[in-house]
Amino acid sequence: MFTHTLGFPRIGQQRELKKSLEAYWKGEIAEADLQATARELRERHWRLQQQAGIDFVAVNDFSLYDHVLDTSVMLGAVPPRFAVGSTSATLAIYFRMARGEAAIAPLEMSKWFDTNYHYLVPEFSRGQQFSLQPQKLLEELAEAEKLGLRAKPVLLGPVTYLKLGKSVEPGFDRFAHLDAIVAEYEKLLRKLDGKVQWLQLDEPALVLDLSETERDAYEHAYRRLRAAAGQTKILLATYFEALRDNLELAISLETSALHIDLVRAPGQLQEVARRLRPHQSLSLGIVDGRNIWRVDATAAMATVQAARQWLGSDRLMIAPSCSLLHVPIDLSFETQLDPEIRSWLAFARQKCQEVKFLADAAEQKIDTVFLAENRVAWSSRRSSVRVTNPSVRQRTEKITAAMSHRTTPYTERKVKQQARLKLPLFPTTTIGSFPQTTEIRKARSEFNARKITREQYVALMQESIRLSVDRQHELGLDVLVHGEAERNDMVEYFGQQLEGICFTQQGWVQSYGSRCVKPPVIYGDVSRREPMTVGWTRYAQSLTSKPMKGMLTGPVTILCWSFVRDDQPRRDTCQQIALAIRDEVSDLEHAGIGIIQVDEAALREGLPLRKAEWDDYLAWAVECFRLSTSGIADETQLHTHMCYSEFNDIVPWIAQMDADVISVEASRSRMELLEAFERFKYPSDIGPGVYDIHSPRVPSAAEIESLLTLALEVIPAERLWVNPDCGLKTRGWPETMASLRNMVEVARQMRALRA
Ligand code: THG
Ligand code: ZN
Repeated sequence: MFTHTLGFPRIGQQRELKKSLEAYWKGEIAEADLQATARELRERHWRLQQQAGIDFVAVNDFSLYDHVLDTSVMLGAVPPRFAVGSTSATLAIYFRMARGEAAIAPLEMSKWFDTNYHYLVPEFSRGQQFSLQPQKLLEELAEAEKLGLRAKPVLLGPVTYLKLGKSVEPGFDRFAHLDAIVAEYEKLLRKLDGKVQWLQLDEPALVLDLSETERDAYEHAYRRLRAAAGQTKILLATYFEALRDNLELAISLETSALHIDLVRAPGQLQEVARRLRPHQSLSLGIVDGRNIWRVDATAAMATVQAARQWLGSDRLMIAPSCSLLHVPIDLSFETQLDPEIRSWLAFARQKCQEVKFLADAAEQKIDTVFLAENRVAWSSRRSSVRVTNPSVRQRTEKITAAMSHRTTPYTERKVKQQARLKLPLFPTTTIGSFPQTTEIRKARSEFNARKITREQYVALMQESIRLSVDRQHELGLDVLVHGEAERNDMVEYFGQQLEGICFTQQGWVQSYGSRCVKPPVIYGDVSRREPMTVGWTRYAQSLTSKPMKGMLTGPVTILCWSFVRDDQPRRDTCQQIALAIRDEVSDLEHAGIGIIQVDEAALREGLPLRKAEWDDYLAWAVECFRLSTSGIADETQLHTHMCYSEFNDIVPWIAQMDADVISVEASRSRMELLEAFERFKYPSDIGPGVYDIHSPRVPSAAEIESLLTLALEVIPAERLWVNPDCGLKTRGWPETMASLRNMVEVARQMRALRA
């Protein structure tokens, strides 16, 4: 039995990689400096794992930006539009693919399975050539060996790689490239033969619903790879779900070992053990790589023991359930956490120690101190008054169906709302946030460091609100927002104020490239201590006679972007959050706010990986949104916002959310998504984003007008709103003003034409 990891966070405890990358992009440091930071981080992280007792560390899990992008580069799959200019500048091309350049659009980003990590989508076209570029992997392998480590290179497997990509030519099936891609993997495997004992091929697509083509692709690809591997043993890694109907396929690939996720899918162990071929080993993914809870050592020991009885200890490996990329690095830096709650947690480093403990325990080498501590922590978590809040329990028991229904239909509400709000045709608004300037960030960090008083902080935030309201007046927007200067992040902000949720000091997790988030930790029953946004919103409303939108994050999004408790179903936690948001909605309404927006940016990414489970999830997710929003009067207008454009399969559910207005991302797809809204007869108002806020480019009035003209082909004029794609917090003021000026101008012209 040996221990291993599937991957480790790369951003660094102090976010060294983020800082180095951003300095490099600004031209402040040289490529050599960036590479030195990267090397230091790799070495530090390997040592950390080794010292924690990991036998085989993952190599090539490190990435300067994204491991799917690395795979594209390794295969020489660089779309022609990026390979302009000096081709020797490899790093320049790499970052051009990740971030784009003036006239070159970057690769699309997409969610990595059901995580909050984004990968860069590989692009495939006819006649594309591939050519192996193994330098990164070989260099990192040499680095690890020089440090005397036992190294297990990690690669994204060819079938998952293809599945995660997209064809950029209509009618082209990207699986036509399977042979060409597998040929490059074969070259690499031949190079590694004799150099490494184990090679990990990640194939998380094996937990998804697969087509016949995809299943055939697996059989075909792995027959060839097995032959090319020589003496190297292939570990086939699956995670995030159970293999289910793909189990027989996964085993038939005849790799030397299979890794399964026993945290998400503990029930699959016995079946997998029973079906495994005699020459195959099993890697038990038993320590949660997606969440921050300490392992339940007693339960995990029993699982390992069962596996040992079925397979024998020579055929077992112990590991986290998936790459540790999704958790922060080291709990020992969290000095401000409540000590009791802290005792329930484990970050990447502690998880490695847990893996080691479990492997030792299976060989009767039980670390009794570790086990005793673990048991104390778990018994405290099970019985703690911090976890269970009787008043929250009583309240959820009393939830009635009526609480999630607005009694009057949208058409009647619309008349009452219009009488109150008196909005023009094509009302203009923004999604909520305005630029987070250096002054705003400075004020927040000084307040957190107690360098300025609460009064000073409030005054600075009010100044930002006043500035944003003035600018919105100047632009002539119809529905204003306060700008969210006081919020670091739309989820963390609420997490910091709700009971039952705590937040870390340094618990950073990579979201994409150099961008990180600090997910709140939901550890107990959730309730609201006091109003969270009312003061800021009321102040903003006092500065204008126009309607001011109250801005809230919805319960599903707070749930999806937090570390959630694993001791009750997610829907129960979501319901508790929904009640807290419901109270905030009500307080905003009583403060005279006539429009309330409850964002559900993450509703879609919460979808289960298997389609068979979608309806169950959507039913409770939509119900929770409605529970949080249905307490309002007909005259109060309910908005929601979603940050993506793939609506095809979920529009009927979105309609059931029963919002009066929804704003969605639409500019990048040239309003194509609206067809789905038309096809499913989406009933209420829609604001399809008229420009992409992810780039500083200022859209021309003509461009905006052409998008709105497209929108009018499917949305009746009296239901069309005019707004950007998403919030503006990552933008600067100059481009924000210029873009919004054009947007408002177009809305005015279109109104004039219809007057
Ligand atoms: N909040 C959370 N999760 C998210 C988003 C979010 N997931 C999806 C999407 N939005 C990811 N997008 C971003 C965009 C910007 C940043 C992070 C994720 C970002 N982070 C700061 C950074 O890394 O510099 C850190 C935040 C801070 O300064 O407090 O800019 O909006 N939860
Ligand atoms: Zn958005």
